Amino acid sequence: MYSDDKPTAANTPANTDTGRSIPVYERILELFEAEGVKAVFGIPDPNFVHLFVAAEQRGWKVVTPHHELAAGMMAEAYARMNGTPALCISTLGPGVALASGSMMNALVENSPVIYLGGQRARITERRVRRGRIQFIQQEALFKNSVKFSASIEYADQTDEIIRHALRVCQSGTPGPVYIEYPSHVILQELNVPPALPPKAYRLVEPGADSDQIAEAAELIKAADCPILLVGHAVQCTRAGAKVKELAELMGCPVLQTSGGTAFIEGIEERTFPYLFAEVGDEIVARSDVVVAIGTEIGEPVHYGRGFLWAEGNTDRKWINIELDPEAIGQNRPIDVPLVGDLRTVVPQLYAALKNSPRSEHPDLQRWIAEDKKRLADLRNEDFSTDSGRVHTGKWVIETTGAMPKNAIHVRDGGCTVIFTWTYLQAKPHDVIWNQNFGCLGTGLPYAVGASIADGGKRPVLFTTSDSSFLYHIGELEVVERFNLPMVIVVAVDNAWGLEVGVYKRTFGHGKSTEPGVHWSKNVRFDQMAESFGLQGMFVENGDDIGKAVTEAFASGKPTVIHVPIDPVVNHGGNENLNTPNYDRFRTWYAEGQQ
Ligand SMILES: Cc1ncc(C[n+]2csc(CCOP(=O)(O)OP(=O)(O)O)c2C)c(N)n1
Ligand SMILES: [Mg+2]
Repeated sequence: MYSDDKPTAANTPANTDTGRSIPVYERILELFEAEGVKAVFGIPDPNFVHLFVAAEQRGWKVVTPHHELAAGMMAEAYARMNGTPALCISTLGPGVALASGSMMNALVENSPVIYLGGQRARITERRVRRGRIQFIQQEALFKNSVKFSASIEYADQTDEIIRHALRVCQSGTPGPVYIEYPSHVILQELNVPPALPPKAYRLVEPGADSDQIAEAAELIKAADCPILLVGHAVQCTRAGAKVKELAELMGCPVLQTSGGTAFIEGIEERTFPYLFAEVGDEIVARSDVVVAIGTEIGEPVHYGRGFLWAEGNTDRKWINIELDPEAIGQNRPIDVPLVGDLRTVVPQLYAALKNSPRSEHPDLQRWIAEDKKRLADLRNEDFSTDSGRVHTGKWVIETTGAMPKNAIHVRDGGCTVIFTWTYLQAKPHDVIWNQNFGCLGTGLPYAVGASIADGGKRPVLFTTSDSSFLYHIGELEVVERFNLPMVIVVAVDNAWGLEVGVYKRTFGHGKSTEPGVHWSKNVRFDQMAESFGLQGMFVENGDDIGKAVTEAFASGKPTVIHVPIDPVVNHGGNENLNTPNYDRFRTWYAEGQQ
């Protein structure tokens, strides 16, 4: 006979009697709590009602949206704002099917979301039958969308599987995990000790090799113009304060990747967007050492090789702070790889440089002044339109100009997002949008998930295009249910504007009927908001938008502001000239040229 483990219910580990008994669903919650997770997103069913009751009793935020896809997106935003993994559950069959789009999202956005998918008891799955209700063999369908997939076949696997999920989703490049949770295990009891701390079962925030830290420090000391290139992971690991200390010690400017557009508190002034501010061009050209932190060095920064990087000091040295060893050198050669968690590596580098602080770069104040002037000049542009409707640039300036300083900024849309890269007037410390996957409809679920993670304390400004907003409009009910401090400003051109522009650019202006991309002129987002119990506002005059945003925040009521914008301007104008920096945006799609 073989001596395989016996799959009995209450014996983890087999020979320990801890004197306590805990059901599988509650053990799952305990294991997540050890990682600082205290929210669950999803629509419950018989597999999950016990888990939901226990979660509520344990003080979790239990958030039920109106679509499983939205649940996954909310969980993703929760992970970004909490600096931890997140938990998304979904009912067997259709629920998991609808959530699956968000798995791909999380995979491309590098977000550690753990999906718990309900399933029929395994006996049902293994029978040779057809016509089973709410059933599909799930795991194989999702395997390629996640970093790890598994099934809790036996109750006593709960710890090993959940811990491996927590291990994998946070190792290397973070990403999603799928765990099947069949109904035959959920009520079984486990005899297990309290959850272990993360350090006991996974590598927590590993540091980099000390020789390589010393080598990086020498490069920085010898540099003329070192810079920090800061990506999205700095925000997601909540490590801004550490990067701030390093930037100040190095006296250097900070460039944001397009995925990492949150400003670190305290160094907002010296931070410039790559590609969308002229001083950024000069800084790239002048840089002779780049410290890349928490960025994939992806297409939007031209892999650190093409476009702006091809100017000036092209033999600049690269130091890469990166958790995933496999990422090193993939997109461009790296001089000093610092493989480790940026939460540990940035302080290591700081310590190595502490006794040789650099004086501020002689051009830093000029760059700051020039960028301030760029933003002021934008405010003074001529925003008149033929239709009299609001210019998209004006919409961005007014809306973001009224953003409270501590607001979380969520973005969604096509053309309006492109306008935002250039016209943004605020320096938000948290920005949530879907940069890598480019998925429309993420905005409202992201705004909800981010606000839930924040405990509803900070104001949330959600700027969105109209088609994007409509994807998950039902989630306004969640905003109302939790009374989230959110102001939503919708730019309404009654069209999938960016695709209208594509027709025009492809066929010429007026040369195509532009099928499929224009929609009803009768939709009123402010009235929809009112029907959800929220405050609705309708603002036609560009000069009134800022005041409306301020009033909406002051009212304490979640608000949707409907702003009709000029479709011609939004789509790119008659000569395709209006979309700011459109040619620069198109350089992202290099199709093998980089
Ligand atoms: C889920 C998804 N579907 C389709 C697209 C392609 N797409 C990019 S922008 C865009 C139009 C967006 O329209 P809207 O949200 O109204 O923004 P506008 O361009 O009008 O400001 C489309 C269809 C996408 N990125 N994601
Ligand atoms: Mg639109």
